Amino acid sequence: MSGAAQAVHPPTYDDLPYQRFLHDHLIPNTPFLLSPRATERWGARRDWVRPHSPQSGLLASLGEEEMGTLLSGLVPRNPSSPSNLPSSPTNPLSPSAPSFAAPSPPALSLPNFAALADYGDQVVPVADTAQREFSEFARDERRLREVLELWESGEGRTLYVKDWHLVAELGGGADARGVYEPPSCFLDDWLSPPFDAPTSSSASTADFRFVYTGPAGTFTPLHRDVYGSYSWSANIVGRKLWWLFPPGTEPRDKHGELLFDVRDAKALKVLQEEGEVIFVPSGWHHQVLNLDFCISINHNFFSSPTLPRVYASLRASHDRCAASIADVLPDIKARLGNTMLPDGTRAWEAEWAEEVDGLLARDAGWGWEGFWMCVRDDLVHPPTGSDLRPGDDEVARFVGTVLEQYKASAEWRLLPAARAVAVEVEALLASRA
Ligand SMILES: O=C(O)CCC(=O)C(=O)O
Ligand SMILES: [Fe+2]
Repeated sequence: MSGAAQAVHPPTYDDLPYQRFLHDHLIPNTPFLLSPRATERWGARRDWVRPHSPQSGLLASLGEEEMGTLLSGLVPRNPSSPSNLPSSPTNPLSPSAPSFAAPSPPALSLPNFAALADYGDQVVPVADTAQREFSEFARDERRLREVLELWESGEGRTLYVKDWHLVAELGGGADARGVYEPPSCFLDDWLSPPFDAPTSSSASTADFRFVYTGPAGTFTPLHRDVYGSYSWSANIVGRKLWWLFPPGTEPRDKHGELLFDVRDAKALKVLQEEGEVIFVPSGWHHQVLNLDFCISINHNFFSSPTLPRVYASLRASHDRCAASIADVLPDIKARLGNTMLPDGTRAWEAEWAEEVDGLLARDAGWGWEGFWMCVRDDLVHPPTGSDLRPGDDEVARFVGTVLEQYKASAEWRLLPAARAVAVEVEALLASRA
């Protein structure tokens, strides 16, 4: 990792007004934490937690020695002001810098399996963190009850319930809101459509609101989040250790492949305490280790300031899709020759663009039409009130940037259905100017 500024501990806020969130973190794309005050009123923090008792067996934290090794090189937090901006530009990776000294307190609590058993019938994805499969772990799906029973009998210590769509399973209504409500600065979410969206026709209909739970030692390997999205993640029970890498600094092997496990690499390491919420910026690679038995809630999301990054991520996926089917291009050209379409485009170009866009939609979950539908729907029905999103001028600037890029691309010309939606977006911007 390079640069002293990146090695300063992210600030922790008791309270983060939206404008400060927008200008100090969302737009600069930098991490921060919210203190446990952000989650203290959540039903999950009340119901899923058992008070601390002597730990044993499966529910123990990692051992003291292992913890000591893991926590070495942890960047110190600024202890004098909880709602601070980093005041010291020290680089903890340089030999003269102070190393982390204060040992972390023991886990504050244990999971309340009886409360989770209310959801025992739900089928959840389960990763086995002892079985690597390419860049992920082997996964299957089981009823949550089955996994809880294993844990209660001291088994299943490598099993990690990941990407459990609890809120979607609960239908997103009052029951879901009783479990938790996202901190207000994260409500301008263009990724997961609201459950009560009036006319959501967005192609991004997948849900990106998750619960993660697993014993100490289970972990998520190095990755960055889908579509160039941000994530926020709240610890309901237990503590997590995060390895964070600003874009371009993630460790790779000599073939350029991402490392799977970076716990020995130099990184911005952050110990996230119980109750805290961490914000992971767009495009930052991260690895996450559960130091205790953990339950966490996390959402991927993006909003207008992220659109240029989301656009770039979709463009990169598009180019990968095109490269993967490049062998069919000569056949299309040979079959359609010099045929022209009534609108003056070459038939082979139009067919090729449709092929690639179709593959993109299947592969990435949305193509260009879906992208523009998402933008249009969120302009027409903003997910939040005007105090919790950028001003209309700022939104228009972010959208305008990607619109200009798209209009300069071949797809603008070659994909009429996507163009029709992008034109609607252009008209919306013009009507507001
Ligand atoms: O908590 C974990 O294991 C992974 C969380 C994560 O990758 C995220 O919140 O983006
Ligand atoms: Fe992630």
